[in-house]
Formats: sequence, structure tokens, C-alpha cells
Amino acid sequence: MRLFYAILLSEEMKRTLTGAQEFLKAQGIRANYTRGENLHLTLAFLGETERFSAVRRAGEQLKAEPFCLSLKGVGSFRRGDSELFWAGVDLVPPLKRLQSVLSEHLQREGFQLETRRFQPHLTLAREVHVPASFDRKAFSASVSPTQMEVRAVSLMKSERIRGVLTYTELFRKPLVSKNEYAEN
Ligand code: 2AM
Repeated sequence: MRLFYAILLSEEMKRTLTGAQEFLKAQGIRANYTRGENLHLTLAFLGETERFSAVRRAGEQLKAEPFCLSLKGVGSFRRGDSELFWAGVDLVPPLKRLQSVLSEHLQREGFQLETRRFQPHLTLAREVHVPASFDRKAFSASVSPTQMEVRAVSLMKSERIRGVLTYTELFRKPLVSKNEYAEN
């Protein structure tokens, strides 16, 4: 199974991001656009593994409170002869902590993870070929400021079903505020 941990997005957040994709399409930018339902924020990418129980255990151990996720800017990564376009999010301390604690738990279970600095991003499109005339400032302005509350972390399976990249949630770890702990 190809697995990764992610934060799934609110409908409002997805609408903002599909709006940014519409902007790119209207500019005539041909690319492999992320399907709306697939938009997500990756926290840890496991790749191919059959050690589902160990992966799940790492997530189950998380003890974190809900926090606010805010969009922040856009950017791109060069990937071969094309680009990957993304929308960024503010790397606030609770997000940074969540990603690093989850990574520690996974490493303790024996998984080797990316050693690159965590650069939280929401992939909008892959295989983007950008014409010289492309206005990156206007693209940036097409992403309206949006926030959402993060209330869970999800373990996702990635597979192609009849050629379509499909993500399925296998397990969800709720983030619980201290008040909620106190009430239970
Ligand atoms: P990306 O969007 O920048 O490609 C599922 O593939 C998720 O895991 C995507 O969000 C992807 O990020 C992320 N990911 C991180 N490292 C990856 C890797 N080495 N191969 C594929 N996906 C990776």
C-alpha cells in the first residue's frame, strides 16, 4: 500500500483552491490538475509499505489540540522539465509541532522519512508548463485568504483506480482540545 498522513481540507478551503485552478485554466495553462476531492496537506509520506499497524500506531499516539490553518502565498517546485504549482499554508507552531511529532513517532516505528525541511504545501497542479507571459502575481492574487480549523489527522491510501488517482482515508486521529479532555 502507498500511504501518507495528511490534513484533509474543509469544503471552503477546497473551493478557494479550485478557484485558483480555474484561474490557471482560464490563462490556458495545461497541466495535470489535482482533483478537488484530492486536495490535501501532506504531513508525512510513507510510500509503499505493508506495515499498516505500525503506521497507524504512530498516528494513534498523537496528542495535539485543534488549530487554525491559513493559506499563505503560492509557489512552485521544479520537477524535471515542468513545474508543480502549490498554495502554501502558514507554518504556525502547532502545525510544525504536529508534523515533527508525527515524524518522530513514525521513525520510532522504523520508517525512514524525508530529511528535507518541511515545506507545507497544497499541490494544485503537476506537469505545469508555464508560458513566458504568465503573470505569477495575478495567480497569487487569485487565492483568496482562507482559514479552517484542523480537527483531525488522516492516514491516506493512494492508488490508481481505473487510471484515476484516488485517495482513501484509512484511519483518522482526532485532535482534542484540553477542555474536551476535561469534559470526558
Ligand atoms: P506532492 O503533492 O508535492 O507531490 C501523496 O503522494 C502525497 O505525498 C502528495 O501530497 C505528495 O506531495 C506527497 N509526497 C511527499 N513525498 C513524496 C514522494 N517522494 N513521492 C510521492 N509523493 C510524495
